[in-house]
Amino acid sequence: MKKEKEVVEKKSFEISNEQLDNLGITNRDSLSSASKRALKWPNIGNEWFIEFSALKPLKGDLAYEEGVVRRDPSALIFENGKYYVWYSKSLGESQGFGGDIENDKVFPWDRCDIWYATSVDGWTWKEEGPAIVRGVNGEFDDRSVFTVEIMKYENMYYLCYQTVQSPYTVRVKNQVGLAWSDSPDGPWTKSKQPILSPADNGIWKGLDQNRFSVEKKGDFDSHKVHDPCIIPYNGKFYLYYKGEQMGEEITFGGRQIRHGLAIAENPQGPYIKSPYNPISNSGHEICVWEYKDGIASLITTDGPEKNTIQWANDGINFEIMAVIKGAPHAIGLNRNVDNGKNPTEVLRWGLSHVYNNSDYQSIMRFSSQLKTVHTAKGEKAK
Ligand code: AAL
Repeated sequence: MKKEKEVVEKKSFEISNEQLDNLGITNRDSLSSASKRALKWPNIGNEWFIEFSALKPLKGDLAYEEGVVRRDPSALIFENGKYYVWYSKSLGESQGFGGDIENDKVFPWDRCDIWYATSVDGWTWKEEGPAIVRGVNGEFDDRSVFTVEIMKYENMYYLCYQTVQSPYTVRVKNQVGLAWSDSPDGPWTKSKQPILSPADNGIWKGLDQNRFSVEKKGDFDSHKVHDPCIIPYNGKFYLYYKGEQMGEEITFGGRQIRHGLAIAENPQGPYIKSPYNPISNSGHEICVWEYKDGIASLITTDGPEKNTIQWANDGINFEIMAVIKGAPHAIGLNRNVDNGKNPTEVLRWGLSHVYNNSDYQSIMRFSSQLKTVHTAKGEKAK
């Protein structure tokens, strides 16, 4: 029986001499599990392989400021001779969930409004003021508005963002809101209703505020719909988001964090969740861009496929194009580049955030480079 299995396994590997040499395999008849996996790797070259440099501080109003949280920058758009960025802003430290949640600030992204800033060179920023503020008591966005993305489409500007209604308990389900304007400086009109909500097919166990205790977990996004980002694509509007599931567990790759997609015919919706969800079983903050008739996605932080760059020729079925060393969190892409130049041009520089400590985060600048050769000091690449 064991022999038969070995014969079948060997036959399923058609190994060329070139493959054998490239992978440095000692003996084609004694393949380790690692070699068998390597033989299945796609032959996609290294044009998606990049390395990120250390984050650099910004100047002007977006430089680190004591007592202020600025985090989760949007993509950058270039309008009126300057870059624009939107971000979550709150004041003061967080108390967490142990105390009086009606009055405390539970997370750094709790009790936020969305502010924006502009810059001519992308280094020195002027904070312009609030763009979207929390709703009045009783509205779905009365507690916090945060983690925003920008989309420009036919001379209209759209901000999509996370919202939470008070009280901000550990079991609270958040929503995604949308606002639009004919100018990046506003004023913004907010949608009356959320454009995206968590799936409602999970069941909590008991009444205690415990997010790990469930009768049924439900869909990948039964608890949270986070990090929304809308891209005009194929004549429609593709809203990518991060889902968190009720009863989240730790897997062999870390937290159970997945990405989903909802599609609309019009920028204001309705956004219908894709039947193919989840479209990634790893990742954290959404970082997506259009490349060659498809959508590329940087997958960071969580899950077995973290630290990969993926691409889907239909925006849905993503394949790994590169496995990288690591990546900044919460990337705000610089969308003002020629995407056709190379697949990762959009990642050459942009904004991200850094945890100065668990209470305070500030916005920083990232950069990345293509890497095609590894040389020692003084050594010439061929
Ligand atoms: C981030 C994002 C979302 C979460 C919080 C703020 O990493 O995934 O924005 O809500 O943390």
